[in-house]
Amino acid sequence: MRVCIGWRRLLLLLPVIFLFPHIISVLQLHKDSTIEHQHQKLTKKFDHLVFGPAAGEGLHDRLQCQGTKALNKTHFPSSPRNSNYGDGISFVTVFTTYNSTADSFIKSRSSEQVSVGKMSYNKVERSMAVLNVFVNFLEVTMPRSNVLILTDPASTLPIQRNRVTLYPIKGEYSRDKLMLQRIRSYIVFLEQKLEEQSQLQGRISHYIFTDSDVAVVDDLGQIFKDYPLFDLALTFRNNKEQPLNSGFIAVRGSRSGIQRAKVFLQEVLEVYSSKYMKASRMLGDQLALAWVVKSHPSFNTKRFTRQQPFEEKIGGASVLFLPCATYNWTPPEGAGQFHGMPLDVKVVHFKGSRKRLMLESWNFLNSSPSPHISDMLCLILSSGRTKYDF
Ligand SMILES: *[C@@H]1O[C@H](CO)[C@@H](O)[C@H](O)[C@H]1NC(C)=O
Ligand SMILES: CC(=O)N[C@H]1CO[C@H](CO)[C@@H](O)[C@@H]1O
Repeated sequence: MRVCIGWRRLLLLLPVIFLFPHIISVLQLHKDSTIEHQHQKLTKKFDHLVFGPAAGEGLHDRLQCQGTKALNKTHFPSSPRNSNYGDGISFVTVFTTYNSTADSFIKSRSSEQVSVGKMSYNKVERSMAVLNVFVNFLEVTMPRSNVLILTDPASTLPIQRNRVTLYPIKGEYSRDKLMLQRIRSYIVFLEQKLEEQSQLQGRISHYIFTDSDVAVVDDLGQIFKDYPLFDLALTFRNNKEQPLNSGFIAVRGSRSGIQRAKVFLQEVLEVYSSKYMKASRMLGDQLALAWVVKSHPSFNTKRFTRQQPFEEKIGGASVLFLPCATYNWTPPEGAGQFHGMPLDVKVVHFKGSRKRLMLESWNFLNSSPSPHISDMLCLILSSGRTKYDF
């Protein structure tokens, strides 16, 4: 599906990084690589929701909408806030600040302000808002899950929320090295979890490593039950150069799951460091992931062309491959083919300037008298092609 194919090598050249002087998170680095066509830089960026037709009309396996009313109510009717969803699942995301002082969170330059609803944000505040909305969605769809924010010990993130824990990991979090550091932080994190496990005999927790510009719109705990054998799960799309997205990695919390995921990521890190350092700002991790998977002799890349989950042994690990269309769905920006939204979408990824839409979607859901995630998905589907000002 085209919407999942957002990576174009050309765009590595686009120097958009400097937009974020103080704070950067992985989601922003990915922003640069997801702009699909250079000419889109010239198109107007909107500071409010703009609706178009909801793609996929008439397709039986795609969400059908009338305005922002979903005709297929496949998702939660309203907040299942007292459900068990998310029990035993921790979301892990890397997020850090630069030159962090309390000041940088208060100071705002008016030229950088954007408004969403009644709130106004400078660039730093926008990143924090995205992080907060990421947590908001989890509180609705997987209320028992925990969120762990892997961060530079030197940074002080102003986030205090239930079930959210800052998890400092030493490293080199400079902008140039952030994607590399992200994998390193994942590895250190998994090593620490292994150590803790050998000391305590507690209940296991599964881990889902994600970017923070995603909305989890359904229970993801199910994958650990539906596919009881995998050690780690990755999302794939039908894209020759970049078939794997690094924005979603699930790891089974068993001792062997953590151990094998760690070894797998160490291999990715090695390939990244030895082959893709030039791309280290953005795409190196995805290229390295793809390299590790494709270089495995028995791996058949044709499987990326079908939108079906599949499992494969890579090295010592059992890897589950999940389709982006369901587990990492991105609303398409601008031109390009687009076949709508699968009815079973579980994760919406607001890459690039779609982040305004992430906040607007949350506001829509949160202010509705009868909130329904399916209706919100219609809002995302019909406004996702607009280029926004985030
Ligand atoms: C989705 O809704 C449309 C319109 O009501 C209906 O025709 C279609 O059968 C529904 N799809 C599913 C899978 O229920
Ligand atoms: C005071 C301080 O930490 N300054 C640093 C801010 O960040 C830049 C690069 O991101 C460093 O070069 C400065 O030393």
